[in-house]
Amino acid sequence: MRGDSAPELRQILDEDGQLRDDAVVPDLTDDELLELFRMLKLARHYDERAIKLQRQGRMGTYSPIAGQEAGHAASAFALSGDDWILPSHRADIASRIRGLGLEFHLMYCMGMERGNRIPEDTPVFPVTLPIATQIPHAVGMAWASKYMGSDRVFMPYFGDGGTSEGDFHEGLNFAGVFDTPTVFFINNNQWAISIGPDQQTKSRTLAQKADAYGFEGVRVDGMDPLAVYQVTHEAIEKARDPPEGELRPTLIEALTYRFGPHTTSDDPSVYREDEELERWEQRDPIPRMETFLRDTGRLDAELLETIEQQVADEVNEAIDIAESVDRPEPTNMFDHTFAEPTPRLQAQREELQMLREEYGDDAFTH
Ligand SMILES: Cc1ncc(C[n+]2csc(CCOP(=O)(O)OP(=O)(O)O)c2C)c(N)n1
Repeated sequence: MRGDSAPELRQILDEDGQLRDDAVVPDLTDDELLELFRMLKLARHYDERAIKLQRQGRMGTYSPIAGQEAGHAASAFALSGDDWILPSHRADIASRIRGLGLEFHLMYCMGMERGNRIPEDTPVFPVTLPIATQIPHAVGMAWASKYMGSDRVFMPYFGDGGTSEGDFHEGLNFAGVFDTPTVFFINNNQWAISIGPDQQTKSRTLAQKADAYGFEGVRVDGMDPLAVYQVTHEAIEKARDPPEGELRPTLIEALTYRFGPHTTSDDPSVYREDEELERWEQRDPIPRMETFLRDTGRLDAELLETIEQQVADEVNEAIDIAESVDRPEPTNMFDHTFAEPTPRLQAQREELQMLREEYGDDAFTH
């Protein structure tokens, strides 16, 4: 029967930040728990600043992350060593946790290719804007890596919309067949721009789609940082060293919500209800984690202030670095499309030049 195999929702903290009955706190030191909290705060603060930069015309389109911090940060926090992530357009905090400074994401949003030129020793794949193409890439990389005898794990991030793409099914199929060390991380934020869950799938959950490929699917409260960390940690362990008779890959569905618009060019009031947003705001991962840390004596007002200052300093520094780099010539975008420009591209290039001369470059940034 449809939905019989739907996995239960894993949780450790309830909506008020209290440990659920029988829940076990992940095996992390106090410092690690505080560092995870700092990353959640960094993601939220970065998000607020990035939206302002876009509104001030200092940056191009940006994809907000508020509400989804735990899905990105706590999962990346569970990786180690040379494990790779393959981010979507919304996974800047996961990249930061794998060692990529926030200035790279800012440069990318400012239109600089340089922002997507990842330093060699950083295990982060360039941001992929086409939906779900990073999924077969992750499987191919994981397969090659396993073949070469490495124990690295590869984790592509994508949204619920990504599960409707052919690349998702092709990638998961081969992950099962070749038993690759891949952890597929879906941030199910309920919306693929204006397409809601009912139009995306008729499965009861996204996690159960793993059944079709022969490996485990897990469903987790994506706004519970401790639960996200724990399920990702277990999936990574299994990818490195699966128990007898089990396959390495896992499909994780993190149930979450993006509080803001899809991007700074979107207006969600057109397609979703305020009441829905208010319901999800009750599950905000940041106050939940803060309550847990305060109640267990790991955090006080003074330490919170220090963390907030560190976070603000880091974002300011990233903005200063990104803004100190010269912006590219707008006509560059025409130069690298084809070896020989087509007549239509040539005409577009000339039109842009004419508009720039008439109105000035500032007219394009607001
Ligand atoms: C192959 C492809 N088709 C369409 C688009 C346009 N597009 C950009 S983001 C998006 C929705 C993505 O939704 P989801 O996968 O759920 O991720 P989210 O942005 O919600 O995190 C669409 C349709 C695209 N980038 N790539």
